[in-house]
Amino acid sequence: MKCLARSATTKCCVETYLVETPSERLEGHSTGRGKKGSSMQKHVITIQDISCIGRCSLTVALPIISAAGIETSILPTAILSTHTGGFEGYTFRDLTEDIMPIIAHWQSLDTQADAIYTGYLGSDQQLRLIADIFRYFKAQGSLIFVDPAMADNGQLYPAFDLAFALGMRNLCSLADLIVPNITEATLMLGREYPDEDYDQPYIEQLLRDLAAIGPNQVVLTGVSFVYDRIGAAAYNKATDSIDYYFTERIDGYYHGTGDIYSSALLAAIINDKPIAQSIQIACDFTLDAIKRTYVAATDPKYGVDFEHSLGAFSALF
Ligand code: PXL
Repeated sequence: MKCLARSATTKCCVETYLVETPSERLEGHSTGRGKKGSSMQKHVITIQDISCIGRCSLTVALPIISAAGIETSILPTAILSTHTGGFEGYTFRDLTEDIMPIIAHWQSLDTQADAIYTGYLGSDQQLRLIADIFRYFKAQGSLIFVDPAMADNGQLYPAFDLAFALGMRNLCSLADLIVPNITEATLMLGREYPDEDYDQPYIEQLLRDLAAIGPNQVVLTGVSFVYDRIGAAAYNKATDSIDYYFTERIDGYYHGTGDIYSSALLAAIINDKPIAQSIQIACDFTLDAIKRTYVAATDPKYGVDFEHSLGAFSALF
């Protein structure tokens, strides 16, 4: 292993942390994709914030991906007392300075992963660091999975601006698979948000334009052609094919459901389910949690009761 001599708190060019030799890739902590032909457990690394209350980002990704039988490692980018969508007075501790030292330590352990999954990220600087992390893991064969979690319903989340949306577009250009909603898709393409005013050709053009940024696969969420049905569209650039899956729509806005959807989708993909089945598994899992929460009539800013869906979800894998 090279280049890990600097102290964990020393600031330097990020490439300094990210050097390895091909032979080093073959040993150490590795699963599935990292070690082809091995029967070892799959391994996902997810990089997002911890919102301590409010069921989103890491507090949903970790239990959902773990329930699918996948070893799940986390790289927290920030710690907030709650998420930023509807709570007042939340605390925010930025962990940007810890990101590369954590990666350097993992590199010294020869950590490999079947997938790197990013969700909500806190700043432009984090986007740049994570781009370097992507290059490192992509060279080892990890699937790069980006949920550009930054906006919904035509609005950026409070912490973000258009420059951040452009930075997120750059991160998506390095990904194998991205999972935007329609708001995030149009922001990254510099287009107006169409609200409900779109048709199937519009969605299919959006998918192709997003894939042209870089990723081979795009899963667009929140797609609805008739009011009472909502779901996802999955585009594969290599085959130029599109799969759709729709479920019933439950009225209301439920916080964190994008993160729940992405986590379930990645879990299915890493368990080798085809994309058409993976979008179905993720939609059904998310709907189940929303329905239970609708019936319970709890405050939607606390997120949805996905916990009672985990047993059936786990049984799928
Ligand atoms: O992806 C949702 C999310 C995650 N993390 C934080 C958020 C939000 C949405 O508002 O504020 C901190």
